[in-house]
Order: sequence, then structure tokens, then C-alpha cells
Amino acid sequence: MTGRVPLRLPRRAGRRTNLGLLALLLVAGGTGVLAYGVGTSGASAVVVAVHGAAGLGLLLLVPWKTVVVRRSRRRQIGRRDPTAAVGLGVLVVLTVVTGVLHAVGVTGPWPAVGGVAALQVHVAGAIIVLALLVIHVWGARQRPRATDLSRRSLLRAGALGAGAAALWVGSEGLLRVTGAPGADRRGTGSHERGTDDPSAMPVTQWIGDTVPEERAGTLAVVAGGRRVRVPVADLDRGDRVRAVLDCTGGWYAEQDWGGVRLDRLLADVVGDRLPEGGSVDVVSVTGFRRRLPLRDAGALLLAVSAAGEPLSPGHGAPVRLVAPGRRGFWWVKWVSRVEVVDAPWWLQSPFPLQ
Ligand code: HEM
Ligand code: HEM
Ligand SMILES: Nc1nc2c(c(=O)[nH]1)N[C@H]1C(S)=C(S)[C@@H](COP(=O)(O)O)O[C@H]1N2
Ligand SMILES: [Mo]
Repeated sequence: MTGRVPLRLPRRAGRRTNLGLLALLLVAGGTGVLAYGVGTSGASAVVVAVHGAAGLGLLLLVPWKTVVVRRSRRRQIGRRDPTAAVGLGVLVVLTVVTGVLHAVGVTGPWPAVGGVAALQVHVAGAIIVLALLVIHVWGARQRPRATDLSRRSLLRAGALGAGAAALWVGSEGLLRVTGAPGADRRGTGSHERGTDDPSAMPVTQWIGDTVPEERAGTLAVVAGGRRVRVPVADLDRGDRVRAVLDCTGGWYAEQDWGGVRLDRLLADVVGDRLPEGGSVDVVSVTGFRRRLPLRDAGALLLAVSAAGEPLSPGHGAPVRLVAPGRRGFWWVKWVSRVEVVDAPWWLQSPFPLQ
């Protein structure tokens, strides 16, 4: 008779190795997303360094994981379908390789093969990795134990962390010594493209937005119960900001942007009756939009020029937002409306959906 086949999961089959992989993958996934959220401050450099270390640290566990996989393959009984596990392996390799390629600067990153940058493959790969990881871990749950907090376990975890950090420091050193393009990328990991030369700056859309056919002749400003249409020609008021546009696609450019400060524009409409809290919605003619805290208005610029030249259609003509210290997806192009709202700025999707 064919009763149930007893599942004989070896209780100690590389449990620590698996937990180490899990920790590194979760740290890599978390810091990857966080890196795009924290803007371009010094904090992002730390987040990105931890990210690189966690990703590279996976390599340290390859010898041990190989043992786990071999042992699992040798077992005949109770073996589960390895498709997800193998797919996971392939995609982790792809993700790590494209991450390193981006850091080294070999593939561009812009324009890269077929218009797809290594970093785009990296992020897409990572999303699939995290999905497959759930499947893989679900079928092979590794329960924590009291001894995981023992001195010995903590020492091992510390050794893994130190090894990962050393790999990252070593790889950065190698980039410097070899003079690889990645040696002077920003703390965010972005490579310089078109500083002081807007025409050399990539034209980038977040997901699927397209350069609009028609240009708005006016900008709608909505605040304090009033709605005013400001002619675009009135937006060049001599306000200047030098700021870095840092795209999550892995490039950055520093430009002299010209236009009008957002707080000044709003003051035109409501005088000094701007609310204390609140936010401002910056909306593109395409529907793309971001909500920012109103208290930042003095640091935000509605720009009509870069490097002294009017914006090109691709770069947001006639008017775009310049949001110093924030990643590129905040820099709304083709702005058609700015509106003061009561809702807090964080009441929106953390990343644009369009
Ligand atoms: C880099 C990430 C990982 C890769 C590429 C990977 C890949 C694999 C492969 C190919 C196998 C053999 C096929 C199978 O048993 O399904 C396996 C076995 C196993 N994996 Fe992973 N794995 C990873 C991470 C993890 C994590 C994070 C855990 C749990 C926390 C885990 C738990 C296990 C267990 C318990 C087995 C043995 C199952 C058995 O003996 O039947 N793995 N892994
Ligand atoms: C399982 C998930 C992930 C793994 C294993 C991973 C791994 C890596 C590795 C190994 C590098 C190269 C580090 C170096 O050579 O210094 C890297 C770089 C990078 N990753 Fe990831 N990553 C993951 C997820 C993500 C996600 C979800 C994002 C963004 C949403 C992301 C964004 C980046 C960026 C921007 C870089 C470039 C950093 C730099 O140039 O120093 N990664 N990643
Ligand atoms: N309307 C609109 N504005 C947008 C985007 C978009 O897709 N639609 N992409 C943002 C992103 S992700 C970046 S990096 C910058 C790119 O600006 P650039 O094309 O001038 O280089 O615009 C931002 N503003
Ligand atoms: Mo971007």
C-alpha cells in the first residue's frame, strides 16, 4: 500500500546557512527600496553601502549552500519540485551580476543594451527574487531556536556581517585602483551624465509616461480657495538653484535651474495666508503627480530653464519641478497645476504609479 511518505527533512540541513541567506536577501531588498526613498542625503550613501555589502555577502555563503543543495538532490523521498528553488538561484545570480555591472559602470548605464540599463534589470530581477524567495522559504521553513541567540551564533552572524562589509570595501577599492567608471559614482550609486549640459542629460520617464504633444500656456495655481492661471511667460522670475537631478535609473546631472520659487508663486495667490501644515500637489499635464510638504516650498523651484536655456520638451517644457535632495521621480515634468491641500504629504503612494 502507498500510505503517506514520511517527509524526512533533516533538521540541521544547513539551517544557519539558509537563515544567513534569508537575512542578507531581506536586508538587500529592504535597503534597495529604502535607497530610492531616502533622497540624496548622506544617509542614502550609508543605505547604499549596506545594500552593496548585503548583496555581495551572499557570495560568502555559496560554498555552504552548495552543500545544502547537493544533499537535497541526493534525497529521493519527499523531494519537492525544485523549479522555484532553481529559478531563485538563476535570478539571484542575475540580480547580483547586474548590480555589480552597474556599480562598475561597464554597461553604461545609459544608454545600455536595447535601451535597458543594467540597473533596470537588477530591480526587476530583485522583485522576482523576493517573490520566489517566499515560495522557497514557505516550503522549507527554518524555525528559529533559542540557541540562535547563543554567543557562538552571534559570533557567526557577526563574522558574516564583517565579511560582507570587507567585500564591499574591497570592491570599492578595486574600482579606484583600476580606475573603473564606477570609481566616482555618487553615494546613491548614480553615474554622472550631462552636468551643465542639459542636452546630454537622458530623458527619462518613471514607468510609461510619454512626452506630451501639446504644451500648457498657463500654470494653474490653486490655494486658499482661489484658482489663478499664471502665464508660463511670467514664471521666469530670476530665482536660481544649482541642484542635482538623481534618477533611480542610476545617473545624475547637476544643473543651474531657473524659474520661480514655489513659496513666492503661492504668495502671489494667497499672500502670507499660507497654512502652517499641509502639502502641495504638483500635477503634470500627463497626470503624473507628487505631493510635497508645504514647508519645503521655499526650497522648491518651478523651473523653466536649465543652464540658461529654456527646457527642452523631453526635460519638461515649459515648466518642471526642481526638488533638491529628492530622487528624480519627485521632479515632476510638464507641470500644469500646483495645489495646496490639507492632506499630509505621506498620504500617497511612496513611488509614482505611472
Ligand atoms: C540565495 C537564495 C537561495 C537559493 C538560490 C536557494 C536554492 C536552493 C536549492 C536549489 C535547493 C535544492 C532544491 C530544493 O530543495 O528545493 C535548496 C534547498 C533548501 N533551501 Fe534554499 N535557497 C536559497 C535560500 C534559502 C533560504 C533563505 C531558506 C530558508 C530560510 C532556504 C531553505 C532551504 C532548505 C531547508 C532546503 C533543503 C530542502 C530539502 O532538503 O529538501 N533556502 N535551496
Ligand atoms: C534581493 C535583492 C537584491 C540583491 C541581492 C541586490 C544586490 C546588489 C548588489 C550585489 C549590488 C552591487 C553592489 C556593489 O557592487 O557595490 C547592488 C547594487 C545596487 N542595487 Fe541591489 N540588490 C537587490 C535589490 C535591489 C532593489 C530592490 C533595488 C532598488 C529598488 C536595488 C538597487 C540597487 C542600486 C541602486 C545599486 C547600485 C548601488 C551602487 O552602485 O553602489 N537593489 N545590488
Ligand atoms: N510627468 C512626468 N514627470 C517626471 C517623470 C515622468 O515619468 N512623468 N519621471 C521622473 C523621473 S523618474 C526622473 S528621473 C526625471 C527625469 O527628468 P529628465 O527626463 O529631464 O532627465 O523626471 C521625473 N519627472
Ligand atoms: Mo528617474
